Amino acid sequence: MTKFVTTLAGAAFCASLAASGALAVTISESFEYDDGLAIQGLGGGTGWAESSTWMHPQWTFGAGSNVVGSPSLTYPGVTSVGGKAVFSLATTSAYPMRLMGTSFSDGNTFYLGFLAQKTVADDNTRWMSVALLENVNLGVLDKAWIGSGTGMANFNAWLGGTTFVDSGVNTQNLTYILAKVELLSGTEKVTFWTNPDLSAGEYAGSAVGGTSHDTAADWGTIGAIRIGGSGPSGGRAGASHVLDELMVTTDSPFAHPGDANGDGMVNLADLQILGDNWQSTTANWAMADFTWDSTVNLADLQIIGDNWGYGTSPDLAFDEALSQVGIVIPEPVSLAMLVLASPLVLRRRIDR
Ligand SMILES: [Ca+2]
Ligand SMILES: [Ca+2]
Ligand SMILES: [Ca+2]
Repeated sequence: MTKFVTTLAGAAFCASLAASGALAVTISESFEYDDGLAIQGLGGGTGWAESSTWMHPQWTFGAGSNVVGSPSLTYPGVTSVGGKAVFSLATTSAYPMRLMGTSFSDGNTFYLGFLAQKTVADDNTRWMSVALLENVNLGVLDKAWIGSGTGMANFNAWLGGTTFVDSGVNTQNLTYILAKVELLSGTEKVTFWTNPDLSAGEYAGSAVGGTSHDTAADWGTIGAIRIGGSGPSGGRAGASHVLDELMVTTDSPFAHPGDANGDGMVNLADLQILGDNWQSTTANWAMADFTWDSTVNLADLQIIGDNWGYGTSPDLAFDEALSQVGIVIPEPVSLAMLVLASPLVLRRRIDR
């Protein structure tokens, strides 16, 4: 059993047991409908405004242009149910929109995620996107979109103004797109991932995670979503594509801080993983490196302590759990003190 001890002495060890009181909102559409139904007019999923269906205030899209098809698209860490949206845009456009049950404005942060893949073997197509709108009224303008603009081969995000972000991933590859939108007073901030590892924690460093962008635009209120794309025009092909597992949520879809094994809880199992990898310098998230510095040390232990009991009712108080996995911290040491002092006060002992 791996043990590590400190040489500090004094009063009882304590950990802060942070409780999250943030409002949780999830709006989702998994296309859990019968095959062959036109998407325009459907009103399932969760979190949408009451009586709101996929619609366009002016256009009825051509039969067959936007239908439900099976099977669902899948991605690790994403719950896939029902079918998917199939946009067949070889001859016509289809871009229904829908009012969310919650609108977002300054001070709100939300994540937008979806799976998409262009199904036309041509990079020179018209646009396809998931767009953020204020409402579903006629003449409503995009605040921002993620997808591909006309003539773009890769997934891109347009974040308002002249800000485009190129993901480098071709739209003909099935891709999980995730954006974190921080609506600030003034212009907005967006972090953008393609195919993120959702079993690990959120990290915006370019080497591991998404890229972060300050937009040049103030979007105001976001209250609606538009999906779909354009049919052929101007010598370009229509942007036929599939789309699925669309969600807007205020809960990070990444693993919670301290959740090494990605089971949605921060408990003894995670602490055991930390103990087993104590002082590793080649660690990853699954080995309890929660700070992305490849090292398992007191900073990571602090994160488990701060999030102890997340997603569960822990059987053990944190200090009891520490001793159960062989972590012995004589008093009077607060975890914050340990973090400050860690290089000097910790040593590792292996007992077998
Ligand atoms: Ca689905
Ligand atoms: Ca866990
Ligand atoms: Ca670390």
